[in-house]
This record gives sequence, structure tokens and C-alpha cells, in this order.
Amino acid sequence: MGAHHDDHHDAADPRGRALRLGIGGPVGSGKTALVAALCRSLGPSLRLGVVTNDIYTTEDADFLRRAGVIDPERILAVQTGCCPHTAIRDDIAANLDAVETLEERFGELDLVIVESGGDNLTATFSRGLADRQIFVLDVSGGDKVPRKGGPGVTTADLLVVNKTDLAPLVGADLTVMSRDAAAVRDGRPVLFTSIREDKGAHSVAEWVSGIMGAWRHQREQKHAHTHTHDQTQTQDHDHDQDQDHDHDHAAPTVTP
Ligand SMILES: Nc1nc2c(ncn2[C@@H]2O[C@H](COP(=O)(O)OP(=O)(O)OP(=O)(O)O)[C@@H](O)[C@H]2O)c(=O)[nH]1
Ligand SMILES: [Mg+2]
Repeated sequence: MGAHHDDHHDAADPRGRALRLGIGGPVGSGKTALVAALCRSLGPSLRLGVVTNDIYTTEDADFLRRAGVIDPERILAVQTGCCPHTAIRDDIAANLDAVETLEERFGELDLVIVESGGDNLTATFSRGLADRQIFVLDVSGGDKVPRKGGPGVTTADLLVVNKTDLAPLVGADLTVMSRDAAAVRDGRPVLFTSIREDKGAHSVAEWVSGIMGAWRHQREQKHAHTHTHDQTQTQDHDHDQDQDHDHDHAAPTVTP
């Protein structure tokens, strides 16, 4: 399976819908812990929905429901039945269905978080599914991981390096990780977290609040622009990456 599947999905029209935030990264890096933390920090002020992806189970959705960080009805589980990146990058229909089901169920939402199943360093979200994406690494793979690059590390809107509390135990040098991440990310932000110690992942929540503000502004501008043009202009979609791709996909299922 090649590492360079180009994204053939268009960014969806942002007017009148929630910002869709993808959270990806390797198995066990703390994606679900981050989703829970964002629910704790942002739940009181934003209308949230959550979609989880697991290959064979609804483990992450079950964990979040048990954690009591968000109304259980606001969580939907997608069982991908295949490599997690397929369901967030190539065959995004099941995830889009889940997002839209949440929007229908709860009316207008501000933010829908989509957690990918744990995958490798090549996994990224389609722009047709996620407006912004966070890639979560942890320190336990060693301080070499950021310099290994890969599109998640290099292009995600935010790179989170989690489990800093474990750094002394595994001999990971956070200064090296910070320097290497900066070298491959072309100025995009990197945050170090220990969600074990900061249950609200406040630095990440602050970053999300910032992009929410920009999103709302963009939405308002598009709305005003559309009215000005008597609803005749087309959206400014980016068509520069229309590519075919070829591999087998199992059909994902959504579990309410
Ligand atoms: N020490 C430490 N453990 C953490 C931290 N964040 C998460 N964990 C633990 O790491 C384990 C994996 O966390 P998850 O949030 O389930 O990771 P994930 O990325 O969602 O895992 P998958 O969805 O299976 O890929 C759990 O036992 C968490 O309690 C942290 O900051 N420090
Ligand atoms: Mg998880």
C-alpha cells in the first residue's frame, strides 16, 4: 500500500455546519485521552459531537461514554473493518454519515471531533472529512519519531507529543523532539502534553478555541458573500489534488 494516496475529496462547504476536527496518530499515543480532555475543556462552552473509529470494536466510544465527559448520545462509533486510514482518507462515507447523523440528531453543532483508529506515520484525514487535523505522537516510541517525518507529523495543523511524564522513563529527550519536529513542520505548531497530568489538555483546548474563532469568521464571511452574489457563485473548492487510487476497501459500519 503506497504512502502517497492523494486526496480526491473536496473540502465541504463550511457554511452552516460544525468544524470537523480529525485526530490521528499511532496506536496508543493518547488520541482517546485527548478527545476526553477536549470534551472536558470545551464541552461547557461548545456544542460537541464525537465520532470514533476502531477496526473491530466500539472500544473508544465505550471508553468515552464510561468516562462521562460528554452526553453518550453525542458519540457515534464507526467500525472500519479495514486499515483505519482507509476510512478517514479514501472511503470516508461511513465517517461522513456519522458526522451528519450527529448534526441531524442535535441540530447545529459547533465542533465534531473524529478520532481515527491508531495507524502509522502515513495516516492523514481527507480534507473532505476533516477541516483541521491533529496528529498525536507519544514519547514512548523514542525521541527519534518526529524526525522520521511522514505526512501526519509534517502536515497536520497541530502536532501533539503526549505522555511527557514518561520521557525520563524511556530516555526521550523532549528538546530533541521539539527541534526535529520544528525542522520538518515549516512553522506549524507543536504542543507537548501529559494528559495524565492535565486532564483537560488545556494547551490543546486553547489551540482548538483559536481555530474555532477563525472558522466562525470564515463561515460568516462566506455567508455574507453568498448573499451579496444572490447565491449564484460557486464555492472556492480546491481541485488541485484530484487523483484516483486503487486498493480494496472493506465496508465500514456505524454503531449508534
Ligand atoms: N503516562 C501517560 N499515559 C497516558 C497519557 N495519555 C494517555 N495515556 C494512556 O495511554 C494509553 C492509551 O491511551 P489512548 O487514549 O487509549 O490512546 P489511543 O491513541 O486512543 O489508542 P488507540 O485508539 O488504540 O490507537 C491509556 O492507557 C492511557 O491512559 C499520558 O499523558 N501519560
Ligand atoms: Mg483511541
